[in-house]
Amino acid sequence: MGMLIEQNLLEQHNAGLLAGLNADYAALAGMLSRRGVDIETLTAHAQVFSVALPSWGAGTGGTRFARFPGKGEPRNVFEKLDDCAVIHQLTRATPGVSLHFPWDKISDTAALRETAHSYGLYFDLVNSNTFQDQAGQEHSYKYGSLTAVSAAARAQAVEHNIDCIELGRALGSQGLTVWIGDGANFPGQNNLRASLERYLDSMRSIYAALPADWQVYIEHKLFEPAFYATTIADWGTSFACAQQLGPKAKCLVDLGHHAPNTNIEMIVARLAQFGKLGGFHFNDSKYGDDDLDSGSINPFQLFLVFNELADAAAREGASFKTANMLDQSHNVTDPIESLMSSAVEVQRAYVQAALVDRVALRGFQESNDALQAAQTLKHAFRTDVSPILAMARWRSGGAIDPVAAYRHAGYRAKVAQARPAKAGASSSGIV
Ligand code: PSV
Ligand code: MN
Repeated sequence: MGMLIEQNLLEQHNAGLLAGLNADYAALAGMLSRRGVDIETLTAHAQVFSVALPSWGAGTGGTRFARFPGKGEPRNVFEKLDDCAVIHQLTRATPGVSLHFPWDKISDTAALRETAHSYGLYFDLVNSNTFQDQAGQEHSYKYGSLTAVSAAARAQAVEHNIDCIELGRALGSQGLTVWIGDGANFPGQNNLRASLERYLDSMRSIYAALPADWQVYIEHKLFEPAFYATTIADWGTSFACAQQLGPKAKCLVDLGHHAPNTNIEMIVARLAQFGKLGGFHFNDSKYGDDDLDSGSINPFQLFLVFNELADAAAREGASFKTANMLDQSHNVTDPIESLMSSAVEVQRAYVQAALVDRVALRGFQESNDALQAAQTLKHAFRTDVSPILAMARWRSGGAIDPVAAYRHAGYRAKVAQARPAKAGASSSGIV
């Protein structure tokens, strides 16, 4: 086992904050009870929330221009797991880790699985990568992967995805996310219809290799690296492909993969309605696929997404589930701090959505009272549920204030000693 934060440091941190938390919690409990809401139900709800961590998010990200590595970055997948374990230790909300191959490829999957289990972590969806060429690879993806005109490049990309399924299976994962950068930079470069036909053809081979209890998640993205026409650019294309492929194919919504001002919560509602909402990559953005920390720019949008998820769960019951992950790039912060804060922001939206008075909302909708309907949502969104989140963490053995506890423990300085920078380390950074 690696370097979890010492229990006594965590307890010291919590001890200093507990009286204040109890007072804030009691005040909020009183306020909520006047609204007919039982705080304990919400706290229990917060305790069952989880969002998976992207292994690649543990390293400092970069932009097209530069990457400024931080001290003590993880240099391999085991060190990424160590960092993920600390994030889960403090937040108690991130037991899943989503790996990305070949960035995280290792030969000893049993050792990796054992390390994860020793930390109480499991492997969530695995991600394939055919948006880059890898050393020694026979066919280039410069002109596409699953959609390439070259049958050999397509076959190689399909093979890689099938390898990912096998690796994922050995690690106990149950799903594969496929995002491709394929598309065109010039009008006329690709035959738009033929590219999608080739995509479907490739995906059928990947779909056929899915184990019985697996799903494949199609991730759309408007643009980048293809700046004129991306093959899987939008939820319409992803939905159509998922329909064509069959019941094990679902759509994955990365919040940053839409044009500015797109109504993402409506996409969520549509996909849920037609049984094709598979999961999320949570992050935030201002302009494009900025991969900023979840909830840092537009927390109301995040809340509205969770409001749709709560609506879907209320309609469909326990069978309604989505695979939720963070997918962010941390350029100017310590990645562990960003991932912890982001997990808490996503959890906040989840709890706020549970606070929406759905009976009142339906009443306002049915009487066409637009103002009160909007106020009903705002009322939940404006409620500061921080004491609920902190109490949920504390009761689950985590930190009342994860970032403060992390800093108090001096984790980054300690791992910086143990992890001198290594050339060619797989610290990631491409998102
Ligand atoms: C693409 O921008 C993306 O969102 C996909 O999920 C990739 O797998 C990920 O970023 C990491 O590069
Ligand atoms: Mn993504």
